[in-house]
Amino acid sequence: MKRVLSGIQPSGKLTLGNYLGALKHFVTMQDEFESYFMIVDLHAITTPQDPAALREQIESVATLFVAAGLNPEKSSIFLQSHVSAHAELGWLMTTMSYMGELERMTQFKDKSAGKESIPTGLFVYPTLMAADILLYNADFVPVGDDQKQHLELTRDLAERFNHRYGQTFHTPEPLIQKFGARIMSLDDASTKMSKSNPNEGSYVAMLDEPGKIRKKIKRATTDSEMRVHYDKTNKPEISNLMSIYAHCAGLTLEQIEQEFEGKGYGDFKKALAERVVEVLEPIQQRYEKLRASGDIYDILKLGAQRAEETAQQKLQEAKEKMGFLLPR
Ligand code: AQP
Repeated sequence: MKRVLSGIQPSGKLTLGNYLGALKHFVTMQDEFESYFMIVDLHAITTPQDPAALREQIESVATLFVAAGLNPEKSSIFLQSHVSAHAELGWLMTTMSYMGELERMTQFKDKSAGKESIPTGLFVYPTLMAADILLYNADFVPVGDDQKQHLELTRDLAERFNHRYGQTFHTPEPLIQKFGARIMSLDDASTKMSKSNPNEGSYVAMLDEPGKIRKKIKRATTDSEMRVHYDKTNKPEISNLMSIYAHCAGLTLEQIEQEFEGKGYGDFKKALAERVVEVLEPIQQRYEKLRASGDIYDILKLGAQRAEETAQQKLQEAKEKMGFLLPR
């Protein structure tokens, strides 16, 4: 059975972008692949986090994984920090990388732009991500197109390692949704919807209550043409909202254009808000129940045990090839 692996950072409240671009696909994939889905808490600290907030976010994201449909009997659901092989192989991968290739990463450029002091963790983030993937011999890594460059680096590092030390790592393929993989901000269609955006109005959080979702969508930026028509270049804002509609309702863009022909943005936004609520409300209900039960701790324990088994084996193999003396 082919193996799939992916993760989400607990660096804020999960957004509709995280759901439509990642989590929703994880859920369908678990039926087809041997699945590892993790909460990448070690990645979250590449930007400063308040400890109490981080703890809450980790538990919340883990609970949302299950509430959204990940099944602990089908998928290994775990915290990255519970499997120490990630940090260890992360260091080994850092030593395999070059400054130049890390400096070229768009996400690093975006996240460090305008900062006076740039955290080193932000810079070496892709080498830890490479370790995350390579530890499991993952065949596929479902990510949004914003992560594609990191995947390419992972492949380069794996090939470099294999070339230097002999065949050890499997080179993974990215799985990127062809259309609409990237959900953009509600207030600015030139930046992606992001959970760490300080402007709450820029995203719909998966746990936003219906009233809040309606308000945020009502306030979303649009153009002055008042025609529901998909044109990413000239009408990026409405195109983004249409893309969200298409994903939530399971409709094509043409069907949406037909549905709203002759109608204005007000009607469209109202309908869109209902579609989003329809998708998120059942997840929120499951979330409340699971959170109250405390069962997530057992789920994470089981996931970490399964992940640990696979990850340790690969780590030991890599260390041995590099010349480390393994304990006897
Ligand atoms: N706007 C988005 N549209 C589609 N997919 C998205 N993803 C994130 N934002 C969108 C996908 O979600 C997964 C998890 O991402 P992550 O948490 O590891 O980091 P990220 O890509 O940096 O996500 P955020 O929400 O923007 O987090 P912050 O603000 O902390 O940086 C990935 O598969 C990503 O593609």
